[in-house]
Amino acid sequence: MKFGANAYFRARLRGIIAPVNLVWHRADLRLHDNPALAEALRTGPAVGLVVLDPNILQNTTPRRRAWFYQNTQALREAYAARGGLLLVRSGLPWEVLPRVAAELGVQRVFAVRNSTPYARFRDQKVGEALPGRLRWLPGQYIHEPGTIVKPDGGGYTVFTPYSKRWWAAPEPVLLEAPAHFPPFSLPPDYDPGAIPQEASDVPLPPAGEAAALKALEVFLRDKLPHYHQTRDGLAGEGVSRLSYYFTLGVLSPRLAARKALQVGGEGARKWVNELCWRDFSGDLLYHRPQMMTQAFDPRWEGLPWNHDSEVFEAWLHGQTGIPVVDACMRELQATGFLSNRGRMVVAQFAVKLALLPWQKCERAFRNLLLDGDNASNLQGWHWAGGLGVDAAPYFRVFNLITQAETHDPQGLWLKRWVPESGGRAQPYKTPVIDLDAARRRYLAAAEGIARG
Ligand code: FAD
Ligand code: IRF
Repeated sequence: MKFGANAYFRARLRGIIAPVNLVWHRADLRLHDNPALAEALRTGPAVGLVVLDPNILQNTTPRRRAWFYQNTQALREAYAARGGLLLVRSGLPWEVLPRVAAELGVQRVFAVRNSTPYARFRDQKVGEALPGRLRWLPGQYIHEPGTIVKPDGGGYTVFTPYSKRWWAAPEPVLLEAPAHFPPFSLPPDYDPGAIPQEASDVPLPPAGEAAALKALEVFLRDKLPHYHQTRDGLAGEGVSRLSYYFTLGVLSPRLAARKALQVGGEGARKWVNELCWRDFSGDLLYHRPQMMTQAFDPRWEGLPWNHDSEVFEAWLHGQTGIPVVDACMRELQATGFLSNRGRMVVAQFAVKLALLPWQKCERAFRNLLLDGDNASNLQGWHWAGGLGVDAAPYFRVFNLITQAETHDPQGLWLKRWVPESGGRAQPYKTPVIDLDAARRRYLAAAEGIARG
């Protein structure tokens, strides 16, 4: 329906135009299996909204901004292909949302719940600005943070018991993408808002849910059956590489798990258990927001941290002299992705051997990852660095030579990223730190802390 400006407002006041619902997309840049969208459409016409939030975008890197913009653009195209509309606005959400709601006469705003500390702060402020009009729905995780609880009602800190409860929980009900958006009316010449373009310093994967769903199908067909045997390689060849879609909710983890379990087998079970790790990460941060800045077990803050920025820079840019560490960091710098094995190796090197302040490393590392996510990255750094989550014992320190030999037996991955190494795991130059001395120093300090 087309109206002139005055006719539009009169028609809205008289109830001739059905009030439109707003779907506020954040880390759920998809139409399929989106509970906020489905709920909005159940009660009326709906338009989507992405708020470009300076608090998030100014604190990240060009590659990650570019990835967010490209997926926002893909979501806009997915809306348009079904006769829908995605609005884009820049600004603080607690200012933007009330403004858009007033302009459109919005009754209700629907959003998929997020639970990082910033999300909780932001969403409370938006709720206060739109009293009684915000509806929260699940969908970022398979089982929402805070819902898998111990018999006493508290959160888990160890993965295995968490995962037992998680596997026993009822499966979520999946939702289809809408085939068509019902007609809606906007004020005449209402500006949908531009999506910025930014150059990425790494090649980006294809954006959008159609590409993500296709990548899921290819993975399920080609790699899932062997996943339990191939997942641990340093080259990251046996894995799905779907993490950068999950981080922005371009792909529903609930749908991915369901489809994998339909294929079945040991690979599927192992893979879905990794999605359980993702849920566990979200749950940990939900219960313990302090872990953003403080080790889960704060005693580990007492390690003798090395504030020397030369070692930090060598680590960050893959110039430590230790082939496996340098290959990991160079691959990450050049591609925005790194295998789980590689992440464990470089995080453990940074925390336990180089004793680099873990917060600084965690942040720098997250900003290089296309899939960088507060909850999963914090959990990974805590786990690899032995900072007090789960049962990972502090005295486990990787041998960086055998890690490479075991998880890249031909040395092809090593040679690709560190040609100077010739594919050999031994240092190709004098390392920035003496590995044996570093291990002894760490173990001595850690024993002191563990004994209390
Ligand atoms: P697959 O092996 O195909 O696994 C499927 C999915 O399960 C992944 O896409 C991911 O969503 C989830 N998953 C797998 N392993 C883990 C795990 N250990 N913890 C939580 N979720 C997991 N993952 C992120 O998504 N963002 C991060 O910022 C991040 N930082 C990490 C930092 C460190 C130090 C470590 C050790 C791990 C980190 N991980 C992070 C977890 C894991 O390494 C990646 O999710 C995985 O390597 C992504 O590759 P994939 O999609 O091919 O995974
Ligand atoms: N969510 C928003 O609502 N607005 C933004 O501008 C966002 N930019 C992002 C950029 C990057 C690199 C990532 C994620 C976002 N997100 C944005 C999604 C956030 O994860 C989500 O808003 C979360 O609730 C923030 I990766 O804590």
